[in-house]
Amino acid sequence: MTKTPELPGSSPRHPSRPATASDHRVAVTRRGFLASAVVAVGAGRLPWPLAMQPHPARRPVPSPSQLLWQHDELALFVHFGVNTFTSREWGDGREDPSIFAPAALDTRQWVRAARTAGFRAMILTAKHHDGFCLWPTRTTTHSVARSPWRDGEGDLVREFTDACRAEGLRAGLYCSPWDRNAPSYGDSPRYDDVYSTQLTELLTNYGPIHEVWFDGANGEGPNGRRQVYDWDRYWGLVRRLQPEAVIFSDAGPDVRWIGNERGVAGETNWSTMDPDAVPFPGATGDHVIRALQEGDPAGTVWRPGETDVSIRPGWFYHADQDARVKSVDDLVDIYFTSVGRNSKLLLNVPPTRDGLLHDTDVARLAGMHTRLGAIFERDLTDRRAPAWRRTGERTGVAELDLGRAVTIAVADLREDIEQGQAVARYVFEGSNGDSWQTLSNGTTIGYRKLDRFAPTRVRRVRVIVDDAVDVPGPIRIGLYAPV
Ligand code: FUL
Repeated sequence: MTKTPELPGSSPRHPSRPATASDHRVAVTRRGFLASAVVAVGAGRLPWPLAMQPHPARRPVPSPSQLLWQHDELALFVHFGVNTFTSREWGDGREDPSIFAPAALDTRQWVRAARTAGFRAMILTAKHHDGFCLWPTRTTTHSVARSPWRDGEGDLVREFTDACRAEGLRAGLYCSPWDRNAPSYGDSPRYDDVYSTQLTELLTNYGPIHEVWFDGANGEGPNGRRQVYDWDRYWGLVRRLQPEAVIFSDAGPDVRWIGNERGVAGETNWSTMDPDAVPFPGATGDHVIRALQEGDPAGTVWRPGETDVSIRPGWFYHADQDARVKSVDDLVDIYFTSVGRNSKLLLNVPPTRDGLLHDTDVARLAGMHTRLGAIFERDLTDRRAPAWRRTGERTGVAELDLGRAVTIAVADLREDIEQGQAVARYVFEGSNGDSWQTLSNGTTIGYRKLDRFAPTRVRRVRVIVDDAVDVPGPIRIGLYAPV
């Protein structure tokens, strides 16, 4: 992802759309199925009873890694590096490594703050655009090895991944392709080698990595030349070294950027995408942003959106922003516009120069957790499944009689995304007598759609699916009281 207006020049065009691993996975699955079906039919039997035959034109579904990624719902982003010590957002690569001197760095403090606030994964900027590496890489001396931190013996990627594992969180890494320090940057094949070596170090020396985060920012190198990234090579490397990791970038292949840094997914948000809509990370244009925000109901790949936003105005810590940390109300709103719109929230909380998350930020995380805990404390459906009735090829109704009147203010609607995403338009209604009242309506549902409305007393509720792009499956409903 990139805020291109701040970049010098425009992004180079990627020569052609790379065949993504997601494409491969879907294709292989389908080919695999067809091949086994042909063999089985040839042998005079079908591989499954007829009623269980997969739909011939099956729509995309998530891989196990994409499902896991989505179920985590909350991940914490950690921007930390030389910018923390210069108070810049984008370093120029000329920073002296000796400025990197966090006096009290404690990754366990970061991870505990995340875990106790309900976050299940974390992503660290192993290298940002300034090129300073938080691990002792063989590729450059522009790293922690030249810093006074831990007497030059430190490895922050190691401390971070160890802390995640110790606290039971999944670890992810962001290694910026744009590198303003590497002398070879802009000398494309040469820099590709350097960058691939960096990825190889990160993906072989630190155990399982759950998400690899690729930024699309693409400025000039020290020689004034622009780099043409070999995305196929980078992504192929991740697939080979960490086959279970999801790969994030504007262009996926597994997870896409949501198109803004405000914490707001599209009100319509498909997890399916047309892979040609965003041909390479950093592609620009209104149509690109719209595709990122909304996905595509006719998309041929499963590529759900990740919503990244910072708890502060900047991605890196700046003391003069201590009074501008997002409030608990802001964070709860962001939860509703990200997780509650079929996305995953990647919330950035940057450590201070001491190497610790700031007390204010930790308190806001805890406040967010408490507030969400209060909202979702008790599902008033008592987890009863609604009755699901198809009313047409692309329509249906999920209805639930609660057996008693309750006051609700939040509906939690879910499709079984293991079967794909289908709902394109719905109305949510409640009744406390004979007549039905509309409480909310919307377009997509997907993994999770959270609707808030004025407190209303209901005994029965229903979701009417008015349109879908495939046979809609049963819809799950959760109901929550006003807080
Ligand atoms: C952007 C970068 O340019 C910012 O510095 C930050 O890392 C953000 C998450 O992605 O594209």
